[in-house]
Amino acid sequence: MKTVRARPYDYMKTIEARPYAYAFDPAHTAVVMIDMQRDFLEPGGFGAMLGNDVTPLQRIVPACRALLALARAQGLHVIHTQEAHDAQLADCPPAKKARGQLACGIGDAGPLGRVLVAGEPGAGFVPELQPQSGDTVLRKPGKGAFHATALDAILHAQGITHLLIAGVTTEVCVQSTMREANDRGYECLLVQDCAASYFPAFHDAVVEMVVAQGGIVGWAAPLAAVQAAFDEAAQAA
Ligand code: TIU
Repeated sequence: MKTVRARPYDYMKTIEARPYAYAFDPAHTAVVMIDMQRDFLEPGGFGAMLGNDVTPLQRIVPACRALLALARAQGLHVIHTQEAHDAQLADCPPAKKARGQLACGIGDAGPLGRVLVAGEPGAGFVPELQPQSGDTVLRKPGKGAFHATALDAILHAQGITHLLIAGVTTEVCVQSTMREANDRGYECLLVQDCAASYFPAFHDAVVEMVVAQGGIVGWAAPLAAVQAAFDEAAQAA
């Protein structure tokens, strides 16, 4: 009997990644850009209020822009997550608001408007990484993008099985999301130079822990390797 090979395997591409090659079908792959918001990247935002230097996060903006451009050019799904709460903080656990004992914390009026509140300037995306028509924007109240959101349902509805994950911060929202996704059966690759932490050592540690133990959480590769997967395809075509 003739066996017909069904999609997604007809259109696989391969990224040179750690701990080994990452195979994916662009039609079933999304770029998930985590929380590239003014509140995390700009002075006066939530990240700065926590005592952090925001410059390591600002440095990845050009690479994230290139990743989004590649995704849109190749027809990948693009999802932007946004850590933000409703105006009443009804979706903000008191424990989260209390954390850090900040004089100006979540929901309070700061230089970028009310901190981490949807619709306020600080909760918005940095100008270089604004969502475009056709992208999905997902507001999330937690660090992981699956917690208390429709992300799993959205991915299922779109037939997405593979996630190229980027954004900030590597060891908080990016890693939480990648672990949540991995447990749900998504094949995840961390685009390592499109993610950043206020603590560069934490960023490096996450990259190592993701790929350790045979890729216990998934894969990691630089943007150039993601781009090369499409270049090779162009050459082969
Ligand atoms: N503080 C910190 O490193 N991160 C966050 O609070 N949120 C995200 O990572 N988006």
